Amino acid sequence: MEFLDYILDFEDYFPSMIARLGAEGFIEELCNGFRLLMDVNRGVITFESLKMNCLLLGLEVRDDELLCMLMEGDLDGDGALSQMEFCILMFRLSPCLMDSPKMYTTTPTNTTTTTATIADPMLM
Ligand SMILES: [Ca+2]
Repeated sequence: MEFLDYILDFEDYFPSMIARLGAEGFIEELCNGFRLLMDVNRGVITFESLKMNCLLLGLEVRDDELLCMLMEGDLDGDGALSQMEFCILMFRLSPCLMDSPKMYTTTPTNTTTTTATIADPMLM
């Protein structure tokens, strides 16, 4: 399986994961994913740790795909992904989440509107 396909497949689960786990549980899942890929000695995802751990996961990854992901997510330019950078990257890669930031938030119980409180992307 191609690495980017794997990531994209994973993203398909984001909305249902958030619905099921809540925002905090979802972040926890992202952190688990981060720990899966990080360099345990440095506590960040490096090119080497990404490549090695993807191989361990049985993923076929091209070097340029890994570099692309690292460059995309590396906000402070140190060449590695911190946990925060990884989470931000995952959110950015998921257009569904970015387009509908309020989709899965809970609504106050005192609302008097009769409109649907959970937006359905199919209707928009
Ligand atoms: Ca960084």
